[in-house]
Amino acid sequence: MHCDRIWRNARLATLASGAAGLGLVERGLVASREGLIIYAGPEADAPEDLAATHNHDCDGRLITPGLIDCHTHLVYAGTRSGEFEQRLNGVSYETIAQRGGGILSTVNATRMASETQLVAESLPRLDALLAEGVTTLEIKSGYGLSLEHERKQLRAARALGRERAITLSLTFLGAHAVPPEFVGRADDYITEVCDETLPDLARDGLIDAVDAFCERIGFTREQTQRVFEAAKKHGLRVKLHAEQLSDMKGAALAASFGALSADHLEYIDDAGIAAMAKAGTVAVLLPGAFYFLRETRVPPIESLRKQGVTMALATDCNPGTSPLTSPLLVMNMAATLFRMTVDECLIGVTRAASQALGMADQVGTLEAGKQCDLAVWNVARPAELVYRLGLNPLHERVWRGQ
Ligand code: DI6
Ligand code: FE
Repeated sequence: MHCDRIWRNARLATLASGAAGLGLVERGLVASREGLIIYAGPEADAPEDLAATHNHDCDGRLITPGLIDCHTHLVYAGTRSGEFEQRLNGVSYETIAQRGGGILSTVNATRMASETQLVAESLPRLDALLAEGVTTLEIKSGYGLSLEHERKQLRAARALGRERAITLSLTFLGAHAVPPEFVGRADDYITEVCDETLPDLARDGLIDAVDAFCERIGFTREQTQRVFEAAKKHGLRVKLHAEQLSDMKGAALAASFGALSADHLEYIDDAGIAAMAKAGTVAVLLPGAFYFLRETRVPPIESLRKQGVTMALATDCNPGTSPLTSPLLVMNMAATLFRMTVDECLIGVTRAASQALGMADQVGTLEAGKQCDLAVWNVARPAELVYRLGLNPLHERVWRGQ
């Protein structure tokens, strides 16, 4: 059987759905043809007549699926390092937001920037993710907050996908904050989001899913529900920023809409977890934001585990609460701060993250038929990827077989 590339003599963490733990294979082989995996498993069980144009000897290195960052706000302009300094002096994130800073300061900077500038400012962040083996990435809008500027932000995100070898999933987060022109009229803004912005962007094929910021400093459950109904009308899946700073019962609402994921969840209660388990909604945990805001309330990992909710991990890369572009550090934080296991961490940035994007049939595991997205690491044991801080052991990144 002829194929394009073969990686031999590797340790594999296949993450295959049926397999126990990480689906480890000691003497493994991966073969690709036309960008897809045609075999991943023990060398001994590979088809005998397997031959390739390009052969790689991995010298015992570990191969995982390419990493997936399933929650980011990667495209924006400017920096919030000034607000970081204010917070160091004791001003809270919520107080800064109430004073018109926070998300709105990034909205101002993003509205001023051209699409080209947004691409240029976002590329270094994207490159930092790629350098750690990310091959699939979600990017949210939400710093434009008008049709013109949300479209610009999403077009900049799509442009990043032409600049680099990456699979993108774009999410409309119009309900991120109330823009200056709607101050005191949040319901009117939600009407614009539902009746104008969302339908237009959906029609242009610019968005794959819809998100909202359901929070005291964001939007209410009722407003969130209106956004979800509009998404449903346009055939788009939903997800939600839920229970990060307070218990708004957002996760349960999201689950009732069959949401792909509910994200953050520090304040979720048992009923919320049960609703997520029943709906198959993935819990996307964001330890970078927890760390950066110096939160003390840890998401209820043990209850999520017990109820069988799938747990994914992501950077939440954004200028205000998680200026983070390292999935390796995310795994370390999840282990150290949330006490997640090595297996849970690696599943969180691969298979579980693919489920959170509704892309589990394309990416996230090393299985025949999936995209051949690989991260080849200069490590022998999976725990090495979770254990270190600040060392990047990536040897090779492969996207669609290249
Ligand atoms: N995601 C968000 O959208 C907000 N928090 C979070 O985790 C804040 C984004 C910002 O401050 O710019
Ligand atoms: Fe976020």
